[in-house]
Amino acid sequence: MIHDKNRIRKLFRIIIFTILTSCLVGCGAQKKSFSQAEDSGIIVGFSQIGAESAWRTCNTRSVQDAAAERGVQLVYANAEQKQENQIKALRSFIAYQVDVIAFIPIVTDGWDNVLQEARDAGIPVLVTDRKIDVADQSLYAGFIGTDSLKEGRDAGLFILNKFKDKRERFAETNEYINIVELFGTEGSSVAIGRAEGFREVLKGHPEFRIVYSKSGDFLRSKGYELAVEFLGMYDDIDAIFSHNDGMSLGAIEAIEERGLRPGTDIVIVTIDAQQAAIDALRAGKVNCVIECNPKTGPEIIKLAERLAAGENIPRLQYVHEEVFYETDDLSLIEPRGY
Ligand code: GZL
Ligand code: ZN
Repeated sequence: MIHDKNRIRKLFRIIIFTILTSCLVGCGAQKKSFSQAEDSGIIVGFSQIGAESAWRTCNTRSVQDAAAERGVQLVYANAEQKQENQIKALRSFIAYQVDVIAFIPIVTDGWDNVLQEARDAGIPVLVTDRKIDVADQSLYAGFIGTDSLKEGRDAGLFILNKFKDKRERFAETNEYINIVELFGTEGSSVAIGRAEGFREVLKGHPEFRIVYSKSGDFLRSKGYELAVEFLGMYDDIDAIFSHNDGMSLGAIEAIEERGLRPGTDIVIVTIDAQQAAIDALRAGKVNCVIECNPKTGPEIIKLAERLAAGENIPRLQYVHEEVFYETDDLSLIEPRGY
């Protein structure tokens, strides 16, 4: 009897799989052959935000490689930066009756209904990389990702230290330290956390002013555009706090076009630690790089396997992250791989 039930379930999956991969192909899903669907281990629906940065594409590769390694069938959907595509993908994972859903919520809000549907379907949900705000915390099994509040604090502490002399002279010079913030995706937990952590550290230091803060959506092209704008508005910017390397690299281009020296005329602290940012640190164009670790694939797949086996997982798990300073021995930094 049970045997028949599983056979029907598998057959049902193959049929839905056809429909799913044909409709998800549109948003960048990887088409998998039936044979893989039949002889793989558990099936995980993985809804990824998009490919907005080197960090993101590395994160996708990390999950795909880890799934392949463990013989886990991954149904991958690329939402191309749109929450509605993510919700569509989650609904198709539910229809396909995946064993586990793992997703990266592009923004914190708007997930309650679809997660309720996943729960009604008996499918456990792992939230990764970015956090969600839901009324009922039991709608997802747990979170693994980055501690963006700490990343913001680390950036603030670097700035506090970097401008020690100017701060100490503030009383007599009354010269402010003017900061620009390149904000990540509006409404994303990582941008909110980074901004909050940064401000927490600078609070009580009136010598600092954030004179400009706009979202560059984690995109290099927008980082460039924003830098062209604020350089046209201010000629006394002391530092840039950028929520990711992609936007910093765009800003560096604009700064150099204006004949200014990034890392010297304008201090830059940036988050992710992709290779290009470490290269900029070595070239003195950036002063501090805060690592945000994209290689969470192995952990994500292990947690998904535990959920598929009916186990509980930790509610909150942060990945290990370093900070790279201009004063470090930069020759010791391993190739970043993204
Ligand atoms: C951080 C991640 C952010 C990266 C950006 O955990 O969500 O999104 O910092 C990426 O590079 O686009
Ligand atoms: Zn102070």
